[in-house]
Amino acid sequence: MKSPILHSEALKICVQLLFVIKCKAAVLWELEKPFSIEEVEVAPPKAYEVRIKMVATGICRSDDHVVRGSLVTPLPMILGHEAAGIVESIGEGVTTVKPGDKVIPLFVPQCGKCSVCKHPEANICCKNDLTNPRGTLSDGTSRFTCKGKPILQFLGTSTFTQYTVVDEMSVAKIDAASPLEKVCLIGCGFSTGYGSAIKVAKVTQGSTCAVFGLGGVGLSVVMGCKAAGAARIIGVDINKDKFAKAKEVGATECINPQDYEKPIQEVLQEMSGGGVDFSFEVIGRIDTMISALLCCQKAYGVSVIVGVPPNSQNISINPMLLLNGRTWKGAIFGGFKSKDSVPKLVADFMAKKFSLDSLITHVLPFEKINEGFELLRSGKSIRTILTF
Ligand code: PAD
Ligand code: ZN
Ligand code: ZN
Repeated sequence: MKSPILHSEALKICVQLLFVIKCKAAVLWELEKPFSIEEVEVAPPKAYEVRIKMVATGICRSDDHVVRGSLVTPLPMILGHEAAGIVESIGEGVTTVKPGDKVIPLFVPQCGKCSVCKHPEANICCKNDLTNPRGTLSDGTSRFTCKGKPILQFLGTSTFTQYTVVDEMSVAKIDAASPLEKVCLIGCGFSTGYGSAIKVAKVTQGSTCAVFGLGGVGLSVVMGCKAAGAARIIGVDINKDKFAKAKEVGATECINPQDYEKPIQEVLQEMSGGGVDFSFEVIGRIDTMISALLCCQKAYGVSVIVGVPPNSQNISINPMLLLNGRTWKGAIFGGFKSKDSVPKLVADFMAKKFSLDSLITHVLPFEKINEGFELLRSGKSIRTILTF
């Protein structure tokens, strides 16, 4: 016979699990339109799912790429993928987090079982919703509804909402003492940039690096290059207002392509005596991806694509550019295996191995999300943090 205490405990958990939460979320109903703050219903987590109370979320250019239609996903959707929060409830079978834990949602999952997860270097787990987005959790459905309609989820996360539900493989428990309004940036921008330098390019001591694009991700690349011991870090941006901050985090020189008659790759080749060791495209444009490739040394240079290119645009290049020995790579989330690496990156932040303060230029209440996007589009912000 079941003990009455155990039975009531089980009942309490069941009641908690069946509870639908009504809360505020920013819904993108149509492309090119502002976000609309709506009351949404957030279904309870199913087995192996986790419901999270959001505390802080950053605004990343990839969110804006969706609004602009250059990153194609189905709509209506709740965007946002760079955040931190607290576990509100868990579904059956969840073992790696519990209610009350501080967590970061992971826009690249880590199932731990697929061929990519088992590969020592790769990180784009087969369960991702990036390459062919369905806008759902791994079971093919979303946990949001609004006005009777299902609202889709972005990259298995959705953080522009007071509550979200994610798969257990898409959430990492972090240090209970971490400041969520800062470490939310470890959910995307910081880790993407920093990892692109230290893990993907494997920047070497004394090397020369060129970083195209000095937004939140580009500045994090600069920080990674500096941490790896690069001797010269050349920032490239068409917005001069970004230069002071780039120098503050480690750029040794900054240049604006609009100040030169000749192509920027030639300027960089001259500045570096034949080509830089490592180059990074952190904008998301085809022309700058080619410039970044061309500016690196032709026999041993490494060029990394970080920016997300506009949908269905192709690059055509002369294969000789690679036959000579250059390496051309790309990576998502800085090549980090998400569930393993995020807690370690937070621990490194807590140990003061890097600072996130330079990346945070604005903090706004969540309801002012459209203002936050305007700051990004006008080039006035690096990262805006929305707080709940
Ligand atoms: P951002 O808009 O804050 O920064 C982009 C910077 O590029 C700005 O400072 C612009 O002034 C500058 N810029 C624009 N056009 C040019 C140009 N023609 N030449 C030189 N500079 C230019 O964006 P972000 O830092 O949030 O993101 C940068 C890119 O990285 C963007 O495409 C985003 O979608 C992508 C991204 N990728 C990943 C990933 O996992 N690979 C993750 C997060 C973001
Ligand atoms: Zn992002
Ligand atoms: Zn996997």
